[in-house]
Amino acid sequence: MLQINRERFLSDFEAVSQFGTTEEGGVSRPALSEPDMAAREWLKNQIEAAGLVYSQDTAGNQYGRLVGDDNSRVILTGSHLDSVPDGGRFDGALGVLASLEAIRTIKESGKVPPISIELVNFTDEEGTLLGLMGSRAVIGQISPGEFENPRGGRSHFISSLDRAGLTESGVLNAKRNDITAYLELHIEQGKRLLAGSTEIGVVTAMVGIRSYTLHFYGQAAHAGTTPMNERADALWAATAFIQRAKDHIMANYTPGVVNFGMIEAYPGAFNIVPGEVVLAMEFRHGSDDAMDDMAADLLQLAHEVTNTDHLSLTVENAATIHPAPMNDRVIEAVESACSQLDLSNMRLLSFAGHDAQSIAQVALAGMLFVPSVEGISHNPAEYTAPDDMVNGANVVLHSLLALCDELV
Ligand code: HGY
Ligand code: MN
Ligand code: MN
Repeated sequence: MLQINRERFLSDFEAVSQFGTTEEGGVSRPALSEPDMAAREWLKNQIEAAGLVYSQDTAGNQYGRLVGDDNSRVILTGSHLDSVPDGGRFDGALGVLASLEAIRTIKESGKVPPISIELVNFTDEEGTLLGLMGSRAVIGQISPGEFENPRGGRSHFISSLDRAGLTESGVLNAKRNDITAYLELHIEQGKRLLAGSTEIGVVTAMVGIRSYTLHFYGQAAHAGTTPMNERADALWAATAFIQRAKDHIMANYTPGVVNFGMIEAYPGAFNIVPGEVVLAMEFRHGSDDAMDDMAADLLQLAHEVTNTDHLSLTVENAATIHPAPMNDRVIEAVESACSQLDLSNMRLLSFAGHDAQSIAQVALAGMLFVPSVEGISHNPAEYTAPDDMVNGANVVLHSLLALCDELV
Protein backbone atom coordinates (compact mmCIF):
# COMPACT_ATOMS: atom_id res chain seq x y z
CA MET A 1 0.00 0.00 0.00
CA LEU A 2 1.25 3.48 -0.93
CA GLN A 3 2.69 5.32 2.09
CA ILE A 4 4.17 8.79 2.51
CA ASN A 5 7.93 9.27 2.98
CA ARG A 6 8.06 9.48 6.80
CA GLU A 7 11.62 10.85 7.08
CA ARG A 8 11.12 13.57 4.45
CA PHE A 9 7.77 14.61 5.99
CA LEU A 10 9.10 14.82 9.56
CA SER A 11 12.27 16.65 8.52
CA ASP A 12 10.18 19.16 6.54
CA PHE A 13 8.12 19.72 9.68
CA GLU A 14 11.24 20.38 11.75
CA ALA A 15 12.48 22.78 9.06
CA VAL A 16 9.31 24.87 8.90
CA SER A 17 9.12 24.95 12.71
CA GLN A 18 12.32 27.02 12.72
CA PHE A 19 10.50 30.03 11.27
CA GLY A 20 9.32 32.06 14.24
CA THR A 21 10.59 29.48 16.72
CA THR A 22 10.28 30.59 20.37
CA GLU A 23 12.36 29.77 23.45
CA GLU A 24 9.41 27.84 24.93
CA GLY A 25 9.49 25.44 21.96
CA GLY A 26 6.55 26.86 20.02
CA VAL A 27 6.31 29.30 17.11
CA SER A 28 5.22 32.91 16.82
CA ARG A 29 4.43 33.31 13.09
CA PRO A 30 1.47 35.71 12.77
CA ALA A 31 0.13 36.17 9.24
CA LEU A 32 2.51 38.05 6.91
CA SER A 33 4.98 38.77 9.74
CA GLU A 34 8.69 38.39 8.94
CA PRO A 35 8.77 34.77 10.19
CA ASP A 36 5.63 33.97 8.18
CA MET A 37 7.15 35.53 5.06
CA ALA A 38 10.25 33.37 5.55
CA ALA A 39 8.13 30.25 5.99
CA ARG A 40 6.19 31.12 2.83
CA GLU A 41 9.42 31.49 0.85
CA TRP A 42 10.58 28.11 2.18
CA LEU A 43 7.26 26.52 1.13
CA LYS A 44 7.55 28.01 -2.37
CA ASN A 45 10.98 26.42 -2.75
CA GLN A 46 9.65 23.05 -1.52
CA ILE A 47 6.74 23.20 -3.97
CA GLU A 48 9.04 23.97 -6.90
CA ALA A 49 11.59 21.34 -5.81
CA ALA A 50 8.75 18.79 -5.82
CA GLY A 51 8.02 19.61 -9.46
CA LEU A 52 4.58 21.03 -8.69
CA VAL A 53 3.25 24.17 -10.39
CA TYR A 54 3.65 27.08 -7.95
CA SER A 55 1.28 30.06 -7.84
CA GLN A 56 0.08 32.73 -5.42
CA ASP A 57 -3.26 34.55 -5.64
CA THR A 58 -4.01 38.18 -4.81
CA ALA A 59 -5.00 37.31 -1.25
CA GLY A 60 -1.55 35.79 -0.68
CA ASN A 61 -2.73 32.17 -0.73
CA GLN A 62 0.06 29.89 -1.97
CA TYR A 63 -0.58 26.88 -4.21
CA GLY A 64 1.32 23.84 -5.54
CA ARG A 65 -0.51 21.94 -8.28
CA LEU A 66 -0.13 18.37 -9.50
CA VAL A 67 -1.75 18.69 -12.93
CA GLY A 68 -4.39 16.04 -13.68
CA ASP A 69 -6.11 14.87 -16.87
CA ASP A 70 -8.79 17.50 -16.27
CA ASN A 71 -6.93 20.66 -15.24
CA SER A 72 -10.06 22.82 -15.24
CA ARG A 73 -10.95 21.83 -11.70
CA VAL A 74 -9.02 20.83 -8.57
CA ILE A 75 -9.15 18.89 -5.36
CA LEU A 76 -7.63 21.46 -2.99
CA THR A 77 -5.82 20.22 0.12
CA GLY A 78 -3.78 22.00 2.81
CA SER A 79 -4.19 24.36 5.76
CA HIS A 80 -2.28 27.43 7.05
CA LEU A 81 1.32 28.28 8.05
CA ASP A 82 0.42 31.38 10.03
CA SER A 83 0.15 30.96 13.81
CA VAL A 84 -1.28 32.82 16.78
CA PRO A 85 1.28 34.91 18.70
CA ASP A 86 3.41 32.58 20.88
CA GLY A 87 1.50 29.52 19.70
CA GLY A 88 2.37 25.92 18.93
CA ARG A 89 4.27 24.33 16.04
CA PHE A 90 1.48 22.01 14.84
CA ASP A 91 -1.63 24.19 14.39
CA GLY A 92 -1.91 24.62 10.60
CA ALA A 93 1.63 23.70 9.63
CA LEU A 94 0.96 19.99 10.10
CA GLY A 95 -1.85 20.13 7.54
CA VAL A 96 0.14 22.07 4.96
CA LEU A 97 3.11 19.69 5.13
CA ALA A 98 0.97 16.54 5.24
CA SER A 99 -0.82 17.62 2.06
CA LEU A 100 2.49 18.53 0.41
CA GLU A 101 3.88 15.10 1.29
CA ALA A 102 0.74 13.30 0.10
CA ILE A 103 0.82 15.11 -3.27
CA ARG A 104 4.56 14.45 -3.67
CA THR A 105 3.92 10.75 -2.97
CA ILE A 106 1.16 10.60 -5.59
CA LYS A 107 3.41 12.35 -8.13
CA GLU A 108 6.32 9.98 -7.42
CA SER A 109 4.01 6.98 -7.83
CA GLY A 110 3.59 8.05 -11.46
CA LYS A 111 -0.21 8.31 -11.12
CA VAL A 112 -1.74 11.17 -13.12
CA PRO A 113 -4.91 12.11 -11.20
CA PRO A 114 -8.13 12.43 -13.19
CA ILE A 115 -8.48 16.01 -11.92
CA SER A 116 -5.70 18.23 -10.61
CA ILE A 117 -4.73 18.05 -6.95
CA GLU A 118 -3.50 21.31 -5.47
CA LEU A 119 -1.74 22.16 -2.22
CA VAL A 120 -2.82 25.37 -0.46
CA ASN A 121 -1.37 27.51 2.32
CA PHE A 122 -4.18 29.91 3.28
CA THR A 123 -3.27 33.42 4.42
CA ASP A 124 -4.28 34.61 7.92
CA GLU A 125 -6.32 31.65 9.11
CA GLU A 126 -5.74 32.74 12.72
CA GLY A 127 -7.27 36.18 12.39
CA THR A 128 -4.32 38.32 13.45
CA LEU A 129 -5.40 40.33 10.35
CA LEU A 130 -9.05 39.58 9.47
CA GLY A 131 -9.78 35.92 10.27
CA LEU A 132 -9.92 33.12 7.70
CA MET A 133 -8.85 35.87 5.31
CA GLY A 134 -7.36 33.71 2.55
CA SER A 135 -10.08 31.08 2.44
CA ARG A 136 -12.90 33.66 2.65
CA ALA A 137 -11.22 35.63 -0.15
CA VAL A 138 -11.20 32.49 -2.31
CA ILE A 139 -14.98 32.14 -1.95
CA GLY A 140 -15.55 35.87 -2.44
CA GLN A 141 -17.00 36.33 1.06
CA ILE A 142 -14.95 39.32 2.27
CA SER A 143 -16.71 42.70 2.23
CA PRO A 144 -14.81 46.02 2.01
CA GLY A 145 -16.44 47.09 5.29
CA GLU A 146 -14.36 44.52 7.15
CA PHE A 147 -11.20 46.48 6.38
CA GLU A 148 -12.32 49.38 8.61
CA ASN A 149 -12.22 47.50 11.93
CA PRO A 150 -10.23 44.27 11.33
CA ARG A 151 -9.53 41.97 14.29
CA GLY A 152 -5.85 42.88 14.29
CA GLY A 153 -6.43 46.64 13.92
CA ARG A 154 -6.32 48.64 10.70
CA SER A 155 -2.73 49.90 10.77
CA HIS A 156 -1.40 46.39 11.42
CA PHE A 157 -3.60 45.05 8.61
CA ILE A 158 -2.31 47.58 6.05
CA SER A 159 1.36 47.27 7.06
CA SER A 160 1.11 43.47 6.84
CA LEU A 161 -0.43 43.59 3.34
CA ASP A 162 2.30 46.05 2.29
CA ARG A 163 5.04 43.71 3.56
CA ALA A 164 3.66 40.92 1.37
CA GLY A 165 3.03 43.15 -1.64
CA LEU A 166 -0.75 42.65 -1.34
CA THR A 167 -3.57 45.20 -1.59
CA GLU A 168 -7.11 45.48 -0.20
CA SER A 169 -8.56 45.31 -3.72
CA GLY A 170 -6.46 42.20 -4.38
CA VAL A 171 -7.95 40.52 -1.30
CA LEU A 172 -11.42 41.39 -2.61
CA ASN A 173 -10.65 39.89 -6.04
CA ALA A 174 -9.22 36.44 -5.27
CA LYS A 175 -12.41 34.42 -5.87
CA ARG A 176 -11.98 31.00 -7.53
CA ASN A 177 -14.61 28.88 -9.27
CA ASP A 178 -12.62 25.70 -9.94
CA ILE A 179 -12.58 23.95 -6.56
CA THR A 180 -14.43 20.64 -6.62
CA ALA A 181 -13.39 19.35 -3.19
CA TYR A 182 -11.25 20.31 -0.22
CA LEU A 183 -9.47 18.18 2.40
CA GLU A 184 -7.64 19.41 5.51
CA LEU A 185 -5.66 17.61 8.19
CA HIS A 186 -5.43 19.43 11.52
CA ILE A 187 -4.56 18.73 15.14
CA GLU A 188 -7.68 18.24 17.27
CA GLN A 189 -6.76 20.92 19.82
CA GLY A 190 -8.89 19.03 22.34
CA LYS A 191 -8.95 15.80 24.36
CA ARG A 192 -11.69 13.67 22.78
CA LEU A 193 -9.43 11.47 20.63
CA LEU A 194 -7.11 10.85 23.58
CA ALA A 195 -10.06 10.03 25.85
CA GLY A 196 -11.14 7.29 23.49
CA SER A 197 -7.61 6.22 22.45
CA THR A 198 -8.77 6.93 18.91
CA GLU A 199 -6.20 7.58 16.19
CA ILE A 200 -8.18 9.75 13.73
CA GLY A 201 -11.06 12.24 14.17
CA VAL A 202 -13.41 12.63 11.20
CA VAL A 203 -14.94 16.10 11.36
CA THR A 204 -18.70 16.29 10.79
CA ALA A 205 -19.09 20.08 11.16
CA MET A 206 -17.45 23.12 12.75
CA VAL A 207 -18.85 25.87 14.90
CA GLY A 208 -19.42 29.46 13.83
CA ILE A 209 -17.39 32.29 15.38
CA ARG A 210 -18.41 35.92 15.96
CA SER A 211 -16.01 38.67 17.11
CA TYR A 212 -16.80 42.10 18.57
CA THR A 213 -14.72 45.00 19.83
CA LEU A 214 -16.34 46.70 22.88
CA HIS A 215 -15.31 50.18 24.08
CA PHE A 216 -16.26 50.96 27.70
CA TYR A 217 -16.08 54.69 28.49
CA GLY A 218 -15.93 56.21 32.01
CA GLN A 219 -14.03 59.17 33.43
CA ALA A 220 -10.27 59.25 33.87
CA ALA A 221 -9.58 60.57 37.40
CA HIS A 222 -6.93 60.84 40.13
CA ALA A 223 -6.49 57.39 41.71
CA GLY A 224 -5.84 58.90 45.16
CA THR A 225 -8.10 61.85 45.59
CA THR A 226 -11.24 60.45 43.90
CA PRO A 227 -13.53 58.76 46.50
CA MET A 228 -14.34 55.14 45.58
CA ASN A 229 -18.08 55.87 45.43
CA GLU A 230 -17.56 58.73 42.96
CA ARG A 231 -15.60 56.85 40.30
CA ALA A 232 -16.79 56.12 36.74
CA ASP A 233 -14.18 53.40 36.30
CA ALA A 234 -14.29 51.87 32.78
CA LEU A 235 -12.28 48.84 33.95
CA TRP A 236 -14.73 48.08 36.77
CA ALA A 237 -17.49 48.08 34.16
CA ALA A 238 -15.62 45.85 31.71
CA THR A 239 -14.60 43.30 34.34
CA ALA A 240 -18.13 43.20 35.82
CA PHE A 241 -19.41 42.51 32.31
CA ILE A 242 -16.86 39.74 31.69
CA GLN A 243 -17.88 37.84 34.83
CA ARG A 244 -21.61 38.20 34.10
CA ALA A 245 -21.10 37.17 30.45
CA LYS A 246 -19.14 34.06 31.42
CA ASP A 247 -21.80 32.94 33.92
CA HIS A 248 -24.64 33.62 31.47
CA ILE A 249 -23.09 31.67 28.56
CA MET A 250 -22.15 28.73 30.77
CA ALA A 251 -25.66 28.62 32.24
CA ASN A 252 -27.61 29.04 29.00
CA TYR A 253 -25.55 28.15 25.92
CA THR A 254 -23.22 25.24 26.77
CA PRO A 255 -21.47 23.75 24.73
CA GLY A 256 -21.19 27.22 23.19
CA VAL A 257 -18.29 29.32 24.48
CA VAL A 258 -17.29 32.97 24.96
CA ASN A 259 -13.78 34.40 25.26
CA PHE A 260 -12.21 37.78 26.09
CA GLY A 261 -8.71 37.46 24.68
CA MET A 262 -7.50 41.07 24.73
CA ILE A 263 -8.14 44.03 27.05
CA GLU A 264 -6.54 47.50 27.06
CA ALA A 265 -7.10 50.23 29.71
CA TYR A 266 -6.46 53.89 28.91
CA PRO A 267 -4.72 56.20 29.63
CA GLY A 268 -2.92 53.30 31.37
CA ALA A 269 -0.97 54.34 34.51
CA PHE A 270 -0.83 53.23 38.16
CA ASN A 271 -2.35 56.47 39.39
CA ILE A 272 -5.16 57.12 36.88
CA VAL A 273 -8.67 55.67 37.14
CA PRO A 274 -9.19 54.09 33.67
CA GLY A 275 -11.36 56.31 31.49
CA GLU A 276 -11.57 53.87 28.56
CA VAL A 277 -11.29 50.11 28.10
CA VAL A 278 -11.09 48.27 24.76
CA LEU A 279 -12.23 44.63 25.03
CA ALA A 280 -12.03 41.85 22.39
CA MET A 281 -14.98 39.46 22.64
CA GLU A 282 -15.43 36.25 20.64
CA PHE A 283 -18.12 33.60 20.98
CA ARG A 284 -18.84 30.30 19.23
CA HIS A 285 -21.67 27.83 18.73
CA GLY A 286 -22.75 25.18 16.24
CA SER A 287 -25.90 27.15 15.34
CA ASP A 288 -26.28 30.62 13.83
CA ASP A 289 -29.66 31.00 15.56
CA ALA A 290 -28.06 30.32 18.94
CA MET A 291 -25.33 32.87 18.13
CA ASP A 292 -27.98 35.46 17.27
CA ASP A 293 -29.40 34.93 20.77
CA MET A 294 -25.93 34.96 22.36
CA ALA A 295 -25.14 38.27 20.65
CA ALA A 296 -28.40 39.83 21.86
CA ASP A 297 -27.89 38.60 25.43
CA LEU A 298 -24.23 39.63 25.64
CA LEU A 299 -24.76 43.12 24.26
CA GLN A 300 -27.73 43.59 26.60
CA LEU A 301 -25.53 42.61 29.58
CA ALA A 302 -22.86 45.10 28.43
CA HIS A 303 -25.42 47.90 28.16
CA GLU A 304 -26.87 47.05 31.60
CA VAL A 305 -23.43 47.34 33.19
CA THR A 306 -22.83 50.76 31.62
CA ASN A 307 -26.33 52.07 32.21
CA THR A 308 -25.24 54.57 34.90
CA ASP A 309 -24.03 58.21 34.98
CA HIS A 310 -20.68 58.84 33.27
CA LEU A 311 -20.43 55.31 31.81
CA SER A 312 -21.12 54.47 28.16
CA LEU A 313 -20.46 51.75 25.59
CA THR A 314 -19.84 51.37 21.87
CA VAL A 315 -19.74 48.01 20.06
CA GLU A 316 -18.19 47.10 16.67
CA ASN A 317 -18.64 43.74 14.95
CA ALA A 318 -15.18 42.55 13.84
CA ALA A 319 -15.91 39.25 12.05
CA THR A 320 -18.74 36.77 11.44
CA ILE A 321 -17.89 33.18 10.51
CA HIS A 322 -20.76 30.76 9.91
CA PRO A 323 -21.00 27.17 11.21
CA ALA A 324 -20.39 24.65 8.44
CA PRO A 325 -21.30 20.97 7.97
CA MET A 326 -18.69 18.83 6.20
CA ASN A 327 -19.66 16.87 3.09
CA ASP A 328 -20.76 13.23 3.51
CA ARG A 329 -18.81 12.03 0.43
CA VAL A 330 -15.58 13.46 1.84
CA ILE A 331 -16.36 12.13 5.30
CA GLU A 332 -16.83 8.67 3.80
CA ALA A 333 -13.61 8.97 1.78
CA VAL A 334 -11.70 9.74 4.99
CA GLU A 335 -13.36 6.86 6.86
CA SER A 336 -12.57 4.42 4.04
CA ALA A 337 -8.92 5.59 4.08
CA CYS A 338 -8.83 4.95 7.84
CA SER A 339 -10.17 1.43 7.29
CA GLN A 340 -7.59 0.73 4.56
CA LEU A 341 -4.86 1.88 6.96
CA ASP A 342 -6.45 0.03 9.88
CA LEU A 343 -6.68 3.24 11.96
CA SER A 344 -9.39 3.68 14.61
CA ASN A 345 -11.57 6.71 13.97
CA MET A 346 -14.55 8.63 15.35
CA ARG A 347 -16.75 11.47 14.11
CA LEU A 348 -16.35 14.83 15.88
CA LEU A 349 -17.82 18.35 15.88
CA SER A 350 -14.99 20.91 15.70
CA PHE A 351 -15.06 23.78 18.23
CA ALA A 352 -12.10 25.33 16.48
CA GLY A 353 -12.64 27.36 13.35
CA HIS A 354 -10.89 26.25 10.17
CA ASP A 355 -10.47 27.24 6.52
CA ALA A 356 -12.57 24.20 5.62
CA GLN A 357 -15.68 26.04 6.82
CA SER A 358 -15.09 28.69 4.18
CA ILE A 359 -14.47 26.24 1.33
CA ALA A 360 -17.46 24.11 2.44
CA GLN A 361 -19.67 26.91 1.11
CA VAL A 362 -18.54 26.32 -2.50
CA ALA A 363 -17.15 22.76 -2.66
CA LEU A 364 -17.28 19.28 -1.10
CA ALA A 365 -15.18 19.84 2.03
CA GLY A 366 -13.88 17.56 4.75
CA MET A 367 -11.39 17.53 7.62
CA LEU A 368 -9.60 15.01 9.75
CA PHE A 369 -7.92 15.42 13.16
CA VAL A 370 -5.01 13.73 14.87
CA PRO A 371 -4.59 13.76 18.66
CA SER A 372 -3.19 16.72 20.62
CA VAL A 373 -1.34 15.67 23.77
CA GLU A 374 -3.43 16.85 26.77
CA GLY A 375 -5.58 18.80 24.29
CA ILE A 376 -3.19 21.76 24.52
CA SER A 377 -3.14 24.26 21.63
CA HIS A 378 -2.50 27.96 20.98
CA ASN A 379 0.31 27.38 23.46
CA PRO A 380 4.02 26.51 22.95
CA ALA A 381 3.39 23.19 24.70
CA GLU A 382 1.15 22.06 21.80
CA TYR A 383 2.32 18.57 20.76
CA THR A 384 1.37 15.68 18.45
CA ALA A 385 3.45 12.49 18.34
CA PRO A 386 5.31 11.64 15.10
CA ASP A 387 3.36 8.40 14.58
CA ASP A 388 0.10 10.38 14.79
CA MET A 389 1.47 12.97 12.35
CA VAL A 390 2.39 10.21 9.88
CA ASN A 391 -0.99 8.48 10.34
CA GLY A 392 -2.71 11.75 9.47
CA ALA A 393 -0.60 12.29 6.36
CA ASN A 394 -1.27 8.73 5.15
CA VAL A 395 -5.02 9.25 5.64
CA VAL A 396 -4.75 12.45 3.57
CA LEU A 397 -2.93 10.46 0.86
CA HIS A 398 -5.53 7.70 0.64
CA SER A 399 -8.48 10.08 1.01
CA LEU A 400 -7.19 12.06 -1.98
CA LEU A 401 -6.84 8.87 -4.00
CA ALA A 402 -10.39 7.85 -3.02
CA LEU A 403 -11.73 11.30 -3.96
CA CYS A 404 -10.00 11.11 -7.34
CA ASP A 405 -11.91 7.90 -8.09
CA GLU A 406 -15.11 9.21 -6.53
CA LEU A 407 -15.22 12.58 -8.27
CA VAL A 408 -14.30 11.67 -11.80
O1 HGY B 1 -9.53 30.11 16.56
C1 HGY B 1 -9.64 29.04 16.00
O2 HGY B 1 -10.56 28.29 16.24
C2 HGY B 1 -8.61 28.60 14.99
O3 HGY B 1 -7.48 28.13 15.69
N1 HGY B 1 -8.26 29.69 14.13
MN1 MN C 1 -5.58 26.09 12.71
MN1 MN D 1 -5.43 28.07 15.57
